[in-house]
Amino acid sequence: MTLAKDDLLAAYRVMKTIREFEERVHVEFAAGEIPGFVHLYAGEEACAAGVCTHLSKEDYIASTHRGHGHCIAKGVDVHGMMAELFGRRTGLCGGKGGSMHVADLELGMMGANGIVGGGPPLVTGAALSAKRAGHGNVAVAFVGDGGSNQGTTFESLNLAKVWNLPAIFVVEDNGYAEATSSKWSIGAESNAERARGFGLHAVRVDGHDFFAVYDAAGEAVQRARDGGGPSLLDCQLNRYYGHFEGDAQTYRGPDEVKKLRADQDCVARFSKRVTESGDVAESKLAAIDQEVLELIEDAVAAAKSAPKPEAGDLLTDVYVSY
Ligand SMILES: Cc1ncc(C[n+]2csc(CCOP(=O)(O)OP(=O)(O)O)c2C)c(N)n1
Ligand SMILES: [Mg+2]
Repeated sequence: MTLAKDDLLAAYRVMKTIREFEERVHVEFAAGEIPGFVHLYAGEEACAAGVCTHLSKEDYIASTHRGHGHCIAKGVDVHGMMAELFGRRTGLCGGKGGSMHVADLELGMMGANGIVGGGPPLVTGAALSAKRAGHGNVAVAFVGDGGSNQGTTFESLNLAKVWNLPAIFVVEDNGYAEATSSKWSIGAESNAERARGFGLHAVRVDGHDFFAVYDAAGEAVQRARDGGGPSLLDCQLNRYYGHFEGDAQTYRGPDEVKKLRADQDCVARFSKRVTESGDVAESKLAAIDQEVLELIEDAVAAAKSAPKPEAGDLLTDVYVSY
């Protein structure tokens, strides 16, 4: 599949925005500015960007506890996200959700999710509604290697096949569920093989390679839109930071992350490929880098100066009237 120059620049902007968002959140969390638990997506950007490039605002995604990248790739407002992480009233959920509960239903972003394996059932439901509405929309569940072992995921794969749903399951196998190796915890040879057992189309993908994810996701999304049923992408990738911010990471080798950053940086790989091919000038990428840094700086400044929720806010957004 080929991408026009503007699409390449847009994909780069998404990946770079995720990376800089995460690098900055790492710093702000360490400085004690961000309450609650934070799980960073740095290193995995090509997966969210490669998949979401195929989606429109009317398509659905469900995310995980490591959800900032999925939100940004689906077009969620960075200022609203940052304010949410800082626990401020101007946040997307009024500052009451934080990192693990960012959602924007207007954009089909059904939410980050503190429940491991919580996304696949939501996506099965969203895909069923999309099928019945008949507008050709699809639903995508991002799920970790740990989440891929949950019964909720297996049931969702099965129902998606039984109901022939426009659903795509994207397993982000970053090698660990907290400190448990995915090589140990996944009994089958791979998640792709396991999904084939459920009757889904499934492929294993180098999740550090935007173009590999983009191609595989493109096929899966097209199949879903055409009524061809569900697919699974088994993306192999890595996270740069700990499971959560503050994780001592004693289960990782001393140079593991240093090597990953040097050899498997999906943003650097993307830049190298598009500049060496002559598709994009380095100056264009440098301009995006600068704009992204300014956006993040601005979002942090705005979040820091925004008001915190007040006591009365505890009683709002609790019940929904239909
Ligand atoms: C149902 C459930 N069980 C356990 C947990 C605790 N927990 C939070 S994250 C996590 C590991 C998830 O690993 P994975 O799915 O591989 O995602 P990653 O953190 O690697 O992105 C666990 C066990 C939880 N939040 N929900
Ligand atoms: Mg994992």
